Amino acid sequence: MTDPITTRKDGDVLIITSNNPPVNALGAAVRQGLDRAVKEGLADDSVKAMVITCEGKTFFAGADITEFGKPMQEPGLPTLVDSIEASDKPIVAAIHGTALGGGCEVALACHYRIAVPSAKLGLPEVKLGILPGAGGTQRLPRVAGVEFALELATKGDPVPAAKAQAAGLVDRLAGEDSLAADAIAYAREVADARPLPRASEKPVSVEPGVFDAFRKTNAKRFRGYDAPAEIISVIEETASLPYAEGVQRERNGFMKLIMGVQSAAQRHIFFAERKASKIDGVAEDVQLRPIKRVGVIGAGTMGGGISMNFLSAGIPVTIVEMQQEALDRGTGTIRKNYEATAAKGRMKPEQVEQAMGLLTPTLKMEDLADCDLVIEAVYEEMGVKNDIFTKLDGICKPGAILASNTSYLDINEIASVTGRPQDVLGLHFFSPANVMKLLEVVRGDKTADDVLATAMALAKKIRKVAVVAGVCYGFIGNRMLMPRQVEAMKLLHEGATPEQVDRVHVEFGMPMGPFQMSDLAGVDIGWHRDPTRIENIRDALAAEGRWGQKKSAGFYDYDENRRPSNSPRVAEIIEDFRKKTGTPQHEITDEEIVERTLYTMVNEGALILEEGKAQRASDIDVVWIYGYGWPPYRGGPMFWADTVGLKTIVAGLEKHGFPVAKLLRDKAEKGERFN
Ligand code: T1G
Repeated sequence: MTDPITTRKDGDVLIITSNNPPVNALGAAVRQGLDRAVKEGLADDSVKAMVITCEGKTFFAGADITEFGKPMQEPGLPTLVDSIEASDKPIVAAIHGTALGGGCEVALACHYRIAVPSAKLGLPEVKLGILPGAGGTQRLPRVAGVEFALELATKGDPVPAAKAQAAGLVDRLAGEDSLAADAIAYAREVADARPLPRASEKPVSVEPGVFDAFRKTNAKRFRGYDAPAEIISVIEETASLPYAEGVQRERNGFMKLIMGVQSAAQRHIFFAERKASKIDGVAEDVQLRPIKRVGVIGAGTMGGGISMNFLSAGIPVTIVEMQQEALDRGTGTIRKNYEATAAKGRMKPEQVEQAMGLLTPTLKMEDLADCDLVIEAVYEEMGVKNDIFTKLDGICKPGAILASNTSYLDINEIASVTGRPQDVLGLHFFSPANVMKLLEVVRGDKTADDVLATAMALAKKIRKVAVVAGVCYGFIGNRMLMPRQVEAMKLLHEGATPEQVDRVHVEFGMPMGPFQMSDLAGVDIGWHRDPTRIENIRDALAAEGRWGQKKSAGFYDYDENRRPSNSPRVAEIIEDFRKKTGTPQHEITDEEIVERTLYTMVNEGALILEEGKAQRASDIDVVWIYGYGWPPYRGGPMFWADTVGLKTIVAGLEKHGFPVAKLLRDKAEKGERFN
């Protein structure tokens, strides 16, 4: 393997360059090379200053996560950054792309930092369930202040170079296209400046109460996570300590977190998300179809949200409705959503106009003739969809991709009404479609490889996390949601309350429980709409207009601010049903709720894998993390099942009389894991 670190001299400046694609991760060879290069610069009397820079798309993007769990090769990153800072010749970090994690810590150990305006700097370790383990918790508060350090390290989101400069993390901005020259000039400028600015030698100023205030402000956001709490404690406990002691506390915190289940879960999701974009059996270099214009049929909640994904990515959209009033309402909602984003400062007004300028509303489906991709987002009824796809087959140009946003229905049947089944697939967005990251890409039996690959690449372009799903009722996510909802309703019949079931799920880490979710989505979704036909608790609620939050009443009552409260009326309805059906009642424990609503999801996931409707168990985890808010620190349903133990899952399912999926039983018996 060629040495990723090279050096060259420009006069009295030594330029140390890393070339370790794809992201200059600080693997062993890079660390060893950097260590050697700095020593070379120190030993060469003609060198007055040094620059550390990277080739490729980014400055060091952190430690090499693939090395975690393996024996660490010297020098470790903490040792390396300390030796950089200890240099008695100035070292300048020349930053482009994303200086993340250990990359940001290498920059912090340098005496000066120069960055191009488009660069970003961050400490995303917390998203991996760990903390900055190479001095970041010590140097950043000293360089940029405690509050900036708390924000950056506990939330993990990078900041642009200008904001980093304002905080003191970056000293100077370079020209976007002149980083190398500007960094060398900067190094020459500071070559004789003394004392060398060493972050670890600066004092930390702490506002009284800043840590507890930060904890309080972010309590909901950090609920259930170990790493943010540990990061706050490390920074708080070491703010008044000398660096040498503080960095020891950081090391202890790092080791505690990296050995924990949460970090294993979050690292699992990091790689699972990236693995999901790969399609087994399809070459990575398959020729993609160009997508220059997208058509969306339906300007309702889904159609509007779907359109925004493409408009925001600069892709023109033709949106079709049947009635002018619906079309105007839909385009008006799109504009309103953008303006709300702009009002929060997350978008400039001119960007709103730019996005809206790419939108072409029309009442004529014929106007879709020049679209490269058409997405149908209309009423969830097979007849309606087949009618639309029959028309599209006659309107759309050859090679256009025809997609349905259906949540459940059979893509093969939809494809069969066209003369081009190879160009048909499902693109299942999750509501709100312009917000939720998950996209289930549903592969029909005849969907062509290049169509599938084009959809996966397009998903990345519109910043979605895409997962390939096979054709089955509910694909991956909703198919696993069903047993959960069925068991949740049965638990009500047998003695549980909606608030008990929801509490168990929220305590588990879900954003909401089954009944809270039903009230949000609409209790009337999928209801037969016959108020005289009352066959279950849901029918009874729907029949008296308890359709959820939108009606201020569902499984809960809601005040004018949609704040929920337990409903005596719902308790009556449940009690009536228990009596009418004569369902035997029993004391339902939280453990039983977990077994019957979460173990059954795992079982369904195993069936999905058995049937080949998901490529891999980690894809199922990605679906639930990004589509339903499964807590990342539990790694997704299948990873979580591994941590519970598949034998325990099987025993729990059998205890309640559920048929156990063969794959699950086989793995349990062999002591294997899903991931
Ligand atoms: N280590 C190993 N591989 C990595 C990696 C890393 N840090 N970052 C990315 N990759 C791989 C990734 O798996 C993918 O591989 C390829 O690079 C392209 O990534 C001591 C301990 C930098 C913003 O958390 O956020 O430092 O699938 O598809 O969309 O305190 O990668 O092609 O085989 O994501 O352009 C902290 C994680 C580590 C940064 C680029 N750093 N990476 O996004 O490309 S912990 C991070 C990212 C740490 C120290 C601690 C993103 C990116 P493959 P990609 P991208």
